[in-house]
Amino acid sequence: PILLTSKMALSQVNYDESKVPRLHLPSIFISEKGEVIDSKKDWENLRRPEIFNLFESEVYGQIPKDFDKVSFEVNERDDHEFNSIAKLEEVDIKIQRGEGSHVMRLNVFLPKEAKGPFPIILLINHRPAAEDGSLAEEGYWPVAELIERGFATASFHAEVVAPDDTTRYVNGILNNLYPEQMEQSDGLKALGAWGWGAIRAMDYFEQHEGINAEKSVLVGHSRSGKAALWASANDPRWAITYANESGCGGAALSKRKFGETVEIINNRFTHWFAENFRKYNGAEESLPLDQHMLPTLIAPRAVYYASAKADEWADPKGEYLSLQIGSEVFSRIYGQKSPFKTTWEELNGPVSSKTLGYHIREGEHGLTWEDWSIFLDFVEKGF
Ligand code: GTR
Repeated sequence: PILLTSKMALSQVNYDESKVPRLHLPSIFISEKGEVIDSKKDWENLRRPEIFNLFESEVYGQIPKDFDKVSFEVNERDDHEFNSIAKLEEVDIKIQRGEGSHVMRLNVFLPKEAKGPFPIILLINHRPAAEDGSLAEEGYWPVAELIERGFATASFHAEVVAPDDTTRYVNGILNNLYPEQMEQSDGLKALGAWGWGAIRAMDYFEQHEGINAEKSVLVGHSRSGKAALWASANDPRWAITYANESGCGGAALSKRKFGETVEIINNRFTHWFAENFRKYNGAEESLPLDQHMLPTLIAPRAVYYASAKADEWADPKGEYLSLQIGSEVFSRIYGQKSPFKTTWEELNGPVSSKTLGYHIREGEHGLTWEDWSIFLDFVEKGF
């Protein structure tokens, strides 16, 4: 895939820590008018909305909130590979807006043995499935383990809301529900559309007797991790948000320009971010925000990040730093303890509190069983 990137941008990919520019990160606690923000009231009424608006207009684009009707058609199936331990609900979520309508498929597994309501873990999936419909990669969505640990778990494919393709991405909710968004420089794009899909899945969970939507976990790996973070910034119903190796435009600080950069990502994936984000191609210094502000939009709800050592493209250190700095809203505004006492270089093993956590594991880019198992300990501690 790297071949698709412009030669110029690629020759500039930096993996050398000594060449990372000195960081001048915009302050989380100083408002646009220069006021110092130190109370929950000023945070929630003034500074948080400012930061939200910046991400919406400059990075991800809008996630439209309006539609006329949502309905669910549920098909219970018993011809699936987890039938001995789980019930499968195939749900068609139908959304109508004016003359337009759209249907997205959501798959939900619920434990068969125990009595609910169960906490729910939703995975946004952008990975190709194997021919038999099962997920190609081991550990990416470990349904049996999740069920055995007492969770309900659900997933939808990115394709059912916005295909992950530079031209076909409009063949989903953009064409069917929100065509006017395509005209706007801060309009909905694919990452926002996937986030919108997660929000509609939550609509289903909330009215489901067998699901405890208050104990809800949103999980995304890589590009879906970026989408999960933006979804959770838009929708306060998620109790825990987990972005695995979400990298540039997700967890990682853009101004570090380490690994994938704003220019590279915008040129390769023209359908992911708002048009406005292109203004910062090769000009990260002029970004009026950075990704350390993204978890602050989710506070005081729990945020968890993970990295992999060989995944330098995603800038593991930039992923940790952004959460470490962003955690100041959790501590200063909400009185929670930040677990991020050490520098990234000194980390040894996972670090977490009830609402914040991070781990870095050996190996390459991927959502693996190891990631899940460390993360699930965090979830169980929080619930
Ligand atoms: C890469 C992309 C990353 C990340 C990754 C993935 O090609 O450059 O930003 O999203 O794909 O989704 O696995």
